[in-house]
Amino acid sequence: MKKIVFATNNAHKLQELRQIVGEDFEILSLADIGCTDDIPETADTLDGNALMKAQYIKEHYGMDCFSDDTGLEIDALGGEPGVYSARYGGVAHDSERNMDKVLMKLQGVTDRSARFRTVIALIEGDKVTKFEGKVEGRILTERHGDEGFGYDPIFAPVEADGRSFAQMTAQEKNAISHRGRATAALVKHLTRDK
Ligand code: ITT
Repeated sequence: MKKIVFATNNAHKLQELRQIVGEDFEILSLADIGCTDDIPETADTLDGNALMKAQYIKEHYGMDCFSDDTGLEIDALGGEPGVYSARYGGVAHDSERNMDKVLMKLQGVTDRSARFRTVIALIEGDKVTKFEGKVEGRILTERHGDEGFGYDPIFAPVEADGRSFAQMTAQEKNAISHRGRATAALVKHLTRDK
């Protein structure tokens, strides 16, 4: 079975990816290849960060790999938090603070439209391919649900019935999500010769 590294330190993303990909190929984690590095992601676009993370693994470990950079883009906040989604509340990867800041900034704001956007950068040999996925939705006024991760409790996709991503099963989220869509394109590409 084809093996490929997913360059992420986010365990939730890794779990989602493995569920979406299924049995088509084996996803290796950074732990699986013995990488405990703090991979830099200092670009100011999702595309730039996705490529930076994948290139780091290719350069240091010599393996084919892909990475995902995801942002929540809120229209009333001019596209914030966007590329800064992981550390919007001031502390990296603190989802509670991130959600608190979004809810505070949107207090009394009626336009609550937003989207999640994922860019996946794949490096096979010396070839780079990018895949994108997005889902439109709105920011709720308070948290709902305990599933998922990150901003899921305050994001309700327009294609669903008003529930937040955190009120859906993993299968329901993956079927319409930014990462589900970008990953479907990645899988199609990786299984093209099958
Ligand atoms: P890696 O860079 O190691 O992959 P990360 O957590 O830093 O992990 P991103 O920069 O791509 O990942 O994501 C930024 C933040 O956006 C992330 O920390 C979450 O808070 C949020 N996020 C990403 N995907 C999400 C999803 O499917 N649902 C809800 N929030 C999500």
